Amino acid sequence: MAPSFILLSDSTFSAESYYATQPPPPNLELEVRHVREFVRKHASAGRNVVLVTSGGTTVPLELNVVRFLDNFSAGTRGATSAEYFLKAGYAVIFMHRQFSLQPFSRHYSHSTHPFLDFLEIADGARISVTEKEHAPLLEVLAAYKSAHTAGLLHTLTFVTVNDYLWLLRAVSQELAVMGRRALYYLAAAVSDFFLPRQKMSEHKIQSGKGSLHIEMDQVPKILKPLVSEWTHGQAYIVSFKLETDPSLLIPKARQALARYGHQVVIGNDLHTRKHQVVFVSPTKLEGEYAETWVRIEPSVDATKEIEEDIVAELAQRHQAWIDSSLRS
Ligand code: 9Z3
Repeated sequence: MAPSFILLSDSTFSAESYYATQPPPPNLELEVRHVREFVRKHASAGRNVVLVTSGGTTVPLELNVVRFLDNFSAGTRGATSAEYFLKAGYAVIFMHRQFSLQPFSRHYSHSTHPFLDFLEIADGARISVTEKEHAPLLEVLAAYKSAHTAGLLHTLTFVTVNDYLWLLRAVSQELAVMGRRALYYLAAAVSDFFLPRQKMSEHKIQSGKGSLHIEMDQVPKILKPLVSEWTHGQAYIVSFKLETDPSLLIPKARQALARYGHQVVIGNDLHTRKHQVVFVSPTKLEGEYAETWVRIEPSVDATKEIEEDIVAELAQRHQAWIDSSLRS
């Protein structure tokens, strides 16, 4: 059957023309001010700051949006990693898709582990936690309270790919003061295509006229200006590459590094992403890349999360990146 929905990428926006023609989200200035305060506080405390992006971006089809395209991501990678970055001593800016998983509360997702199921009512009035859930909840709650009391976690939300692009640029411009002490962990699943505002229907697209053909523009490749302009080549930048054909992971990761000049691409296959990923990074030899696989064995330890090892490896590489500038 012929597709009734066609994605085309006929025109390409440069990052510059994108920001010149697509409107910023309404609350951007206020969000940026909060990020500035957060970054200043941690810069003067000598703490490293990581920006974690997480969850999928939407592409609305109408201005009064009824329908949208979405990218696959529950936000597990980002939310889990944010917890391990906090444990590793980072201050964390967690930029996530509204309603996707968040650090700490992810343990009690309403679909997989609803908290009402492990609360009990005693004497018709007091609420307590079941014996089995007590110890794990105490651990999560203690880490949550301590991150919040110390002001180590700052949360920002996006819904559309446009929100995401505007926020990413604004946050990176604030993080520039951190120099090499900023780490970017770009785990959000970002749409490659979008509908420019100027081409969107104002009202709900009406049915009844046969199939729907939509022509979408390509989202600008913002990793390039992120690396060279917004962060002045100083920050340690890690992007993720998601593929469903595992043979594409390494070539696509290398291609991204050659194009954008950043430090690491973490390749993950949709079906195996929870127990194996590959770190691809440039070597000292021009055009050559190193690959490091990170794997966990769920049959040996079902509670182990791969993000623990991903974050440990990155924290080490980031420190080496910081130290290398002190030596030169
Ligand atoms: C990822 O590859 C993430 O690891 C996942 C995490 C989205 C697979 P979950 O949230 O899944 O744990 O359910 N993120 C990046 C995906 C992406 O859009 N990458 C772009 C690409 O592959 C480049 S930045 O082209």
